[in-house]
Amino acid sequence: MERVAAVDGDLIGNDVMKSRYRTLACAAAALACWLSSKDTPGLAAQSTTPIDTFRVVKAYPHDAGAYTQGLIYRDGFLFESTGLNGRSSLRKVKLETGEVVQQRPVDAAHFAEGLADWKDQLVQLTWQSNVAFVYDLVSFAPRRTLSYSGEGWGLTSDGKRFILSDGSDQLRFLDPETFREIGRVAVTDGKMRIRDLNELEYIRGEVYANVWHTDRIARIAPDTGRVVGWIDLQGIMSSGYKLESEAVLNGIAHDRAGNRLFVTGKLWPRLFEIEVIPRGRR
Ligand SMILES: [Ca+2]
Repeated sequence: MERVAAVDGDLIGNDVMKSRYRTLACAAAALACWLSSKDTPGLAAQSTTPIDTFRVVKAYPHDAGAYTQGLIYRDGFLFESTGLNGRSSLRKVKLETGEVVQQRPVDAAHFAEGLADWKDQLVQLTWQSNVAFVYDLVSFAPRRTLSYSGEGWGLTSDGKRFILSDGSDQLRFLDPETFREIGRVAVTDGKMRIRDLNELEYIRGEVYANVWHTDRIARIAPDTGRVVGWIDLQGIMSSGYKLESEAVLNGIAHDRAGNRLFVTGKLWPRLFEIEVIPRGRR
């Protein structure tokens, strides 16, 4: 019998559907990813795209109960969206201690997903509710809702528009005020379409994307969808946490002023500042 999204020994009722769907849909691929990140089918086996590695600059505490679905850094704090029905939340987190200094729960009807900031607001996606919640950045007071079609996975902004992932190989570009789709691009590495695009972060003209159930971050040119590089984070978190099938790498945040790159995962007890180390071309 498969074990689905067990946290603290309990199955997470309403999340089972999602986890089971995802687990079944990607079991074979995930297993392959697990066994050999270097030769992940559909990711890099036939690719000549550069694969960089990493160095941990500093490790910080992270709430191991946080099912991280969205992560940004702004004004000296991390802002985080956590998922699961009944456990979804919007959080302001102190980087150095992992302390949650401000938190707003999300109605149990919704499974929260990606998070991005826009001016003095925070925008939080939901997985299948077709609605995004807009909050005041300071008070977390809800301001309005936005609607969109399909699933919501990751969200970021290039300063002019939102960029949304929905678990497919598509990145959608959305009007920041209305959430209307104004374009989209398919993400490819050579001839391979890269699916399961998850948490996003716009960094210096590129979209960094977690690829669900892998240890890889794709660096994507947003205008073409081309993967211009990979960051292989295999080994960054202890294998014990990866025994939990859904405790996967997910969460990228960039401190623009300090040029720091942070990564974490769902239910991970650590958040890492990393330095990307070029590993040459294959
Ligand atoms: Ca992010």
